[in-house]
Amino acid sequence: AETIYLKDYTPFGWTVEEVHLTFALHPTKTRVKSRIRFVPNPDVPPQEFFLHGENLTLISAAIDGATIPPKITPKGLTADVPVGPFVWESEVEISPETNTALEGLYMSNGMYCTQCEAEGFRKITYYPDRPDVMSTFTVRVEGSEPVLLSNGNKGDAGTGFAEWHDPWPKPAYLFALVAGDLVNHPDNFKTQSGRDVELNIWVRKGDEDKCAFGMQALKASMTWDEEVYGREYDLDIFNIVAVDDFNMGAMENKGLNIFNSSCVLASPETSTDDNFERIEAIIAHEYFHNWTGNRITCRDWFQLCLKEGLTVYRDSQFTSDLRSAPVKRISDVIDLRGRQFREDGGPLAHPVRPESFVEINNFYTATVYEKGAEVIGMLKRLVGDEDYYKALDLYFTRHDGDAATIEDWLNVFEEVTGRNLKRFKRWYSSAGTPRLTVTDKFKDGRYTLTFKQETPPTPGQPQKKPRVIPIAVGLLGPNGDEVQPTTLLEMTKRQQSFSFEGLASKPVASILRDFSAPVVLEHERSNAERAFLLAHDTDPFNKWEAGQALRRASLIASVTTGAAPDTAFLDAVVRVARDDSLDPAFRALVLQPIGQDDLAATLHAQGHTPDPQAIYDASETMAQSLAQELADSLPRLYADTTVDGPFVPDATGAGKRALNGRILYMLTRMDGGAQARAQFKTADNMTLKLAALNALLGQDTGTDEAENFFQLWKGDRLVMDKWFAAQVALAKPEKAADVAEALTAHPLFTPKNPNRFRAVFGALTMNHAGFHHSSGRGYALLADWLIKLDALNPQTTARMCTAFQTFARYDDTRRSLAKAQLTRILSTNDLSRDTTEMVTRILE
Ligand code: B3K
Ligand code: ZN
Repeated sequence: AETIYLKDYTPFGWTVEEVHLTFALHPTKTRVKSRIRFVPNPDVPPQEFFLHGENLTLISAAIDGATIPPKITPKGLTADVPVGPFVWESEVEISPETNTALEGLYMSNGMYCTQCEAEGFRKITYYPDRPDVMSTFTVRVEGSEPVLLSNGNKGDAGTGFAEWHDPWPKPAYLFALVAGDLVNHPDNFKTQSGRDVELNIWVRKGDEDKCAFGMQALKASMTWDEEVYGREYDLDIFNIVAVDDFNMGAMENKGLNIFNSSCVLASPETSTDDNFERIEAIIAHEYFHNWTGNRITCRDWFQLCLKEGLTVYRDSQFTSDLRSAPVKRISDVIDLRGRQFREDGGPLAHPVRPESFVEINNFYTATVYEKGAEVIGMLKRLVGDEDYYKALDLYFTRHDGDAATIEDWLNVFEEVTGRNLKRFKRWYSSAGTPRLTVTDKFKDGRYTLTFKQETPPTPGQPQKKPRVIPIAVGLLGPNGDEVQPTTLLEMTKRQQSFSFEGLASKPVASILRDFSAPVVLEHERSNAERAFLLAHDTDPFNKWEAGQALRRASLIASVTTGAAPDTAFLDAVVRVARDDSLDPAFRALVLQPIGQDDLAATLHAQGHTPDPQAIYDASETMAQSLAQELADSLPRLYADTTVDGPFVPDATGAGKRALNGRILYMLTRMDGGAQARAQFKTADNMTLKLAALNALLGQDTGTDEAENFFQLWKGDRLVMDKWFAAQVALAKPEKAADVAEALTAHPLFTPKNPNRFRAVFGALTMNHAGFHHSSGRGYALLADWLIKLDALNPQTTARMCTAFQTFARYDDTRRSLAKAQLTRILSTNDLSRDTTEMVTRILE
């Protein structure tokens, strides 16, 4: 397959002035007519006229009204066109019902819907399907479905048809169409300048009662973007549609966001607090794209982080403002380490702005999204809040209506601040996670910190230049008082020292506060100092991080030397758990175990070969010791997590319930499950019910409860996904593959629904010791199903292949077992371009 390079970018030879589309819907014979006005772009040297098009049956084509015979190629068509402006017309036939790839126009449970980003529009009609070609769209949808939707504002409508007009020029990837027997949850919003906007969440009948929370989140997002970024909504209507079969979370199509139903439908009985928070964040994310992505889009797909990094950054600010900023930051860092550091440390490492790809869908990654957001967070720290918002204002005014680049983005910052960001730009071009080593010295009242940065080689980038690293530091005195409030050190060299003067005694440094840069901090220090920081640090992130460092050190010692859990850690954590003055959500995070995959990465980085079973055993021993250590307090702590009154999915209630989950898990180790069984019976919300089920499954019990749960919820797909996932995620390592395999034979299992496939196989790959079991059963089972899924849905298959990206970390036996499965996948006939690229990169 062909590799596409950033350096080869060339603009399209024409501008598209208007697009008219008419859809005559039919499950297997949908007709799509297009009328498109092309005007030569005087700034571009003449080029052959080429339109993308895949899986299309061409019925007719005409230029300026005269029928022409275009030349069809595997990827589209070419035609001889006039020198000046012209009108292109075509009619094609497509088959939504047989489109299992869920890209382009497809059917999900009897409804029509679309997914065009990144390159799905070319499966709908012939078009220059590239983000830098922007146009207004007028769409007529003909079908017998009661609800017919597309982008923009409403036009004429009548029996069997509806017309839509989107006045804002947009690239084709933002096109959307929905048709079905849907019901809406309506509302409205008045923008800051007084514009009335009609809001709707469209769902299948029966889901109406699960829309209120999403609607509230949408309105909160609209207000927040006005207040914080001065960005107002720009159409008369904003529609959200829930779809059951969807490859990812949601899609920001202009005025018609399409959501995986798991990312919009919510009710206390069926959704956990985590679901609520995620739904709120995704609704905000897609809404925020209206400015960062839609009004200003990307010149080409290499610039993906321009919209995604910025929009993730914006949605994280939103969640921090609505909920708890420290809790959001800690959760984001857990996620970053679990997914992005993992990617950065293996064969799939790539820069935030990649320089080449085979299949762009393979680059919607944690690096582009989450590290992309971290880079913006660093930029904001370096320039300060005031200049950040000035630069954003300039970005919005200067680039409104543009398909922009990272250079455009950095230029507004350079202009506003007068800074040279050439070095900072390395965060966009260089892959890999920097390791930051720190040593300190105290003499005559002067405290000096010396930092060294080094980034390990990544594919195609053997050598790394130093990066600009913002390091937020505070100093604590021996009695725990803060003697130096947070200051930002700006590291620009490979090695650099910073001093603080006039100190009475040697301080304890709190380094990389709020996780001010996405780096691995290597800081040799005593457990006493770590416990001191856990007790006294004023920075909530580093307070939590101190507990993590203690726990990590103890676990690594257990795995490598068989040491018992460290008493310094146990004592310190017990103190935090019992400290009622601390936010329950924070205490829950301190009690949360470190991911076993994360531990494997640490062991690997320290030169060990990680043994998944040993990591599992050490984690279990640690959890058991913690439960024993806290045993006397558990009943009291458990009782304190009770939330009175009806379920409210806010940060306060969620924090208490998060702590409930942790305490109940420990209690179940001590009481044989009595309390968990009681909670399972009486819980009136999914958070508490699932916490109880998980606690029981985690102790290899709870079969009756699992069956009861199934009987209660077998009619609800989203709850059933939780049921499938929990059993696999919590299975003992030696049983995980069997449990997953048995569930694939369950009547409710289907690989055609990405949520269901991910429920089983996502859970299997997240069961670290289960997936990496030395029998190789986990590897083989996943490979069997990836091969089956690839024929149906390449995008989801390729994404799931990332489970194998760490295979080279492990011992020879596991390595060769995994390699054999990867080779088997690669040798499958007609393997998709998506999966071929992923497996090839993993094996390199
Ligand atoms: N922009 C979409 C992601 C599209 C993924 C295409 N494979 C959702 C989002 O980031 O908001
Ligand atoms: Zn996005």
